[in-house]
Amino acid sequence: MAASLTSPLCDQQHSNSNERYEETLAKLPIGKGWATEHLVHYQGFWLTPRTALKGLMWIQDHFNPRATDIFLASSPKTGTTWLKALIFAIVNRTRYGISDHPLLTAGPHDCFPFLDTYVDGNNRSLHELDVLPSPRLLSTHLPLGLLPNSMTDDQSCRLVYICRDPKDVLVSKWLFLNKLRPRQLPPLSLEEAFELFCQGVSHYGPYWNHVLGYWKASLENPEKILFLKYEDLKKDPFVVVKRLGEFIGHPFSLEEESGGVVEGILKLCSFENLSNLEVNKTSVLKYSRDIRVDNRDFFRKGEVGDGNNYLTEEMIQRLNAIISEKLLGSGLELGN
Ligand code: PAP
Repeated sequence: MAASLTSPLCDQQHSNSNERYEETLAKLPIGKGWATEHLVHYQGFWLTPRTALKGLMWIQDHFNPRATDIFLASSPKTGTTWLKALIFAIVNRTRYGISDHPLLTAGPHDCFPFLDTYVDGNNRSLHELDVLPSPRLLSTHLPLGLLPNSMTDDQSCRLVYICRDPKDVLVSKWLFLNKLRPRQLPPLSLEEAFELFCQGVSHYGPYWNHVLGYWKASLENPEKILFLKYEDLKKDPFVVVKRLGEFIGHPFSLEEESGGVVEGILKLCSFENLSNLEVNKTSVLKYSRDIRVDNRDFFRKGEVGDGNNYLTEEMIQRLNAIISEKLLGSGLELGN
């Protein structure tokens, strides 16, 4: 039963969610983790036990969306950071000038909260989201099928999804998560990461099922779900950002277009600009009680096709074949 976010969650509600979490966790199959020792298999997806599974229980039990919410959903390493910056800049473009913009002094993840980590007792509380002004910008890595019905059924709130070539996702994820891997665990080799990825055993994986869930829903409900590809954003950012503005209810006027507002946003949110800002070079993001990430690790290369520089020809062929088979008949193509 969802609790109202206007009153603090009572101890009973806390302990109900904690009990549900503990009981569920005890029954789940485990697989090898990338940045944690294990992942757990919950309703078809591989999740980190302490962060993703627990966050999911909290969202399912206590989160109430608003009709004005704008959600960004993504599988990790598909372009979340970039899209967070872009959506934040689009929505707030009349509030801030380019010289005093919050994105100059705060990381994209600080400007656009990650819903999945608002577990009470996790150094933060779902109530922090309650005081955010509308429209709230909230991100999730959860697959569509695990989101509460209140989020998916509401026709008013908007959801933007981004996906990316699985080879680039795999390599980006492997490099990133090895940095978060505890020192007592040996580093995960690329060969191991590749095998796990191909078996679907990776954070929020199988990757193709994550993508397919949102893809199919976007075809059924294009007014509510906008499905984007990282590669399209790289290739034609002007067109995609204009489309994004329209979709989230903040369309660019002709004056704005001719006045260079779209270009200004693209420049502000470009990899070159964001990755060179002091805040993104030096500050640390507190993901949860246990996980801290250096903001600079969200900015590596930001290129299309870099996965091919790490994977062997055989790996590329094998992953391409898996993806083609999994996406067969869906009308969706990923990578090459
Ligand atoms: P997350 O899931 O941890 O939030 P996410 O932002 O989805 O990560 O993905 C990170 C990738 O986006 C990195 O790709 P790479 O490892 O292949 O380089 C990162 O470099 C890239 N990225 C971050 N910011 C931008 C940006 N402004 N423009 C283009 N790519 C970006």
